[in-house]
Amino acid sequence: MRRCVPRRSVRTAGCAWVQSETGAMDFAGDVRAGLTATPKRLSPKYLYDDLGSALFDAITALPEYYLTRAETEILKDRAVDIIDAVGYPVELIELGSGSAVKTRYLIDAAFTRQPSLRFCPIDISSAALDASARALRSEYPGIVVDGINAEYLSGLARLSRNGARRRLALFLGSNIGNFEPDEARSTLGALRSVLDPGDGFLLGADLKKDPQLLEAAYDDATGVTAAFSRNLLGRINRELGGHFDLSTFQHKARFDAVQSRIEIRLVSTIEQDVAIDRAGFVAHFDTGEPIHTESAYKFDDKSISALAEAAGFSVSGRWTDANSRFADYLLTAR
Ligand code: AVI
Repeated sequence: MRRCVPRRSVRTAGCAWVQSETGAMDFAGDVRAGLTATPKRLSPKYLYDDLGSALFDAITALPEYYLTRAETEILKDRAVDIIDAVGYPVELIELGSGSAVKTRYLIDAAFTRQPSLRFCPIDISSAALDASARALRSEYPGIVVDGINAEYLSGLARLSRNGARRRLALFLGSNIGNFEPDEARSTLGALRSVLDPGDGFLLGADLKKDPQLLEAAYDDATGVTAAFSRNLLGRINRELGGHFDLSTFQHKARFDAVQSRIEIRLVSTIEQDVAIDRAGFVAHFDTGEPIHTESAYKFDDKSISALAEAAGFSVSGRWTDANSRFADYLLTAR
């Protein structure tokens, strides 16, 4: 059995020596809780450090990963229809906007209907928010960017209203698919509570389809998605003094038709003990033991409608790409 432990003994008691910064403590605590649980799991939110975000950008350009291209096609062709369906003047709110590349189609469409626009992106990355606010202000003289650097729920609580006739909230890219169903419901509920009746919510959702296409999208031939998954262990090594040998973990993506989700796991190919110094524990892996790192739920009209209705929205529009792989649903606050 391989032991990836440092020569010095590993402290396993308490959390006293974990870095004082809250983020690092959360990460250490979550890693310890997830890797000592049965079955083992790690939260997908930790996939996105700088390297993980760069790898995800590379995923969006892969031939197998059709999601980003399909949604771009929809927004490019139908953004004006979407703005007209919501009504204007409108202000845009976006959850997890990143560089707001796809959002620009909606911004362009809004400017065909009104001379000025308020855009309120909510993003956990202050660097991404700053960079996109700077770029948008220089591209669109009539835009006011009020970015909120926060997680979605606390960001929504900080939103202020600014006299626009309509609000349109955006949650694109099938990011909703990475939420467990209860988290998806609570996030939509929180969003509904900051909207008025008649306001819109544009929800990007990847649709159920042939499992082979789905599995290829999450396990590409070049191995970029595998590198994206394994980077989670690399991040534990870098930030928490972990001793993972990334080559002993295999990336697996499998579609579970009952739960309608892609399940992503890192599977230990050997029996091993891995010390994680700054989280103060040693994780034991049996040969073939998986860590669940991510789920990506896949939707249809029925599941989107149920989710929307439970949160106080009605489905009022639906646009798909030419291959009907992806849909943007317009939900209207009741
Ligand atoms: C960010 N999110 C919508 C991606 C997805 O398709 O679930 C994350 C991803 N994970 C592996 N590939 C893409």
